[in-house]
Amino acid sequence: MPSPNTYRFCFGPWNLSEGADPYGPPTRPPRDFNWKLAQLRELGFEAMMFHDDDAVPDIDSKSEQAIVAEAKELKRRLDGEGIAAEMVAPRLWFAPQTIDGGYTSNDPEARQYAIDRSRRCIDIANILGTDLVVLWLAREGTYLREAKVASRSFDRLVEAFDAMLAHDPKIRLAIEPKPNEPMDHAYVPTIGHALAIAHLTRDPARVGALIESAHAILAGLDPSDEIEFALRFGKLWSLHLNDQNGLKFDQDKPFGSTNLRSAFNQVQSLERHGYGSRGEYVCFDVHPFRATKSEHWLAHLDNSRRTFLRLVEKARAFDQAGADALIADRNYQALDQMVIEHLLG
Ligand code: GLO
Ligand code: MG
Repeated sequence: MPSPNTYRFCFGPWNLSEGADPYGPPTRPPRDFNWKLAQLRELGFEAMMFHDDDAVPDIDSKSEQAIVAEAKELKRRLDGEGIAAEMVAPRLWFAPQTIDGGYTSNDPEARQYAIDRSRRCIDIANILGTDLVVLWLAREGTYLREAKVASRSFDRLVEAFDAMLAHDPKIRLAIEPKPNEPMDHAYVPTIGHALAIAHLTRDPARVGALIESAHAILAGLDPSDEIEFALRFGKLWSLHLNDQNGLKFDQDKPFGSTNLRSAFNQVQSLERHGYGSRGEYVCFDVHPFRATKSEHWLAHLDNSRRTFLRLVEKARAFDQAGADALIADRNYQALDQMVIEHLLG
């Protein structure tokens, strides 16, 4: 393993959610951005992830001049607090224009809207001092196969990515794959899809990926294999660690909450490849359980980081030589038990 990493952590304002779900009222009172930023500082996280409209609320109703001015003001505040912006993501999926998708919509005006808004998002990223734009392709998919032609959708995704890459010669795009929700089928469900599509763009070197543990599980894949795959290509530019109990709604549970061993495997992969040593952050895309009281609002973030750091210790203390001997002897029964006992402590 390379020399021990130190990790830097971040989360986004949406990770302090109000406890809403489609079947009942919110369970925690709304809090404004200032409160969320103060909590991030209090918890000692180093950076914040932003949607474009977290950075500039009501972005669609504002002129380019006003957007630039607000983004600059935010940057001054972040600098004052010593907080970095890890990335900016265009939150296309709340806009009325993107009901049928953004980049892959059948409506050319909607596609143009999505591209124009993504360009503005890049401008905000520049002002906030990050070269990373995250693309979770929420509505780039279909509810029914006959509604869109998949190959045409891939062309449209490439067209949109190319427009973003052309807009700024330094910006990097990190695609965040997810197989479903809100769509039945998404066009970029796995890291393999993301990296393949990167190669169709005008500058593949600037198109990489972000892996979210829960999304890999929803695709029926092992998150640590997805992580290793992206790392093998030098393409893991960000991470959304969390957990997920099987093939259900996207749960965004605290890291390690469901499957501690899988969380350990993810940490082992990050350690093995020096994740973080090239400036990447460990982000937790986690939500409090709906039943969480306001007094316990921050626990899922602090707990995810605690679990992560405990698993880093576990990864470093793992008897790899002992494991290698068992592997050489094909004694996988003993290897299995060795891992279990190591985790049990
Ligand atoms: C939802 C995604 C979402 C994105 C975020 C950044 O399933 O995980 O939380 O990560 O909007 O683009
Ligand atoms: Mg995510």
